[in-house]
Amino acid sequence: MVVGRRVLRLGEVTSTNELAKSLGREGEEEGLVVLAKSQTTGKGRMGRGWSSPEGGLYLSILLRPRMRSADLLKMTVFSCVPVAQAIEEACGIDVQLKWPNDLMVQGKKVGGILVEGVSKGAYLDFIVLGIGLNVNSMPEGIREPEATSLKALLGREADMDALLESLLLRLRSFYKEVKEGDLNEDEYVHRSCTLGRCIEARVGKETFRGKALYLAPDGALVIRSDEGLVLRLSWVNETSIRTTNSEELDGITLRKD
Ligand code: BT5
Repeated sequence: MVVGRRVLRLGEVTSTNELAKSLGREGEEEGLVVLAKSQTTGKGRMGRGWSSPEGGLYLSILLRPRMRSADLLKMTVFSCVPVAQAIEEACGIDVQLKWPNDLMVQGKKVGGILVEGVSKGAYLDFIVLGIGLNVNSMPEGIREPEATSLKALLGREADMDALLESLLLRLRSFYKEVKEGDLNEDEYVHRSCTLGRCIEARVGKETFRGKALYLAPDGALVIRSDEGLVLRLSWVNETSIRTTNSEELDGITLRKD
């Protein structure tokens, strides 16, 4: 079981990730799910916000895998897969993944993932896997061409309970695969809308332009810059990318090096 061992269903909160972290610090067992109807200060990466009006799905899962901080990238990138699968299963909508943490439909963002870790010595004490989905709500203050919701895509309300059930089932097997070192990485590659594309990557204050070549097993995105340099993007919390054209490259692979 683990994921969903205990589900805390709340109304309006500040941020489900923050609540899950404070429960983690108090020694809560892994598998706890914090679910909220809305968030007043939902969080994205790099100090950004996550618009969280009622009608969306906002949840955080507390997990205690034996991991180091460097593994947070892998968790972020690959946890997009079970979320995409759950949306497909519950709503019949095909979801693409934009590296490192975006869930996209028809080029618009429908959800995002924020994985945070709290360390204890060399290893992490726990991680919090936060998922935000625009289900029957549209984000506030986000320009329409950039975001969408499952409701807008379906033309009717999506079934929130069915979605939550699929999500928990998928995340349960995902976590089992993580612990057994048995992740199906090809499923990520198959859904990626980043690999093979020309991209612009912003890493801190620097900007790189190039082509996304492949995904390394640790979740890093390897690109070839326009200057011919091969770069590994792995600073999940300091990197954002955008696609600059839709050119496909041959040989999109997952490198096993
Ligand atoms: C993310 O960050 O996409 C991670 C979002 C994770 C949210 C969940 S909700 C449950 C849990 N508790 C939390 O407090 N957080 C997690 P990032 O890649 O940095 O994207 C943030 C950017 O997406 C913002 O700067 C906006 O441009 C845009 N954005 C904000 N709200 C949005 C929304 N609801 N839908 C689509 N785009 C949004």
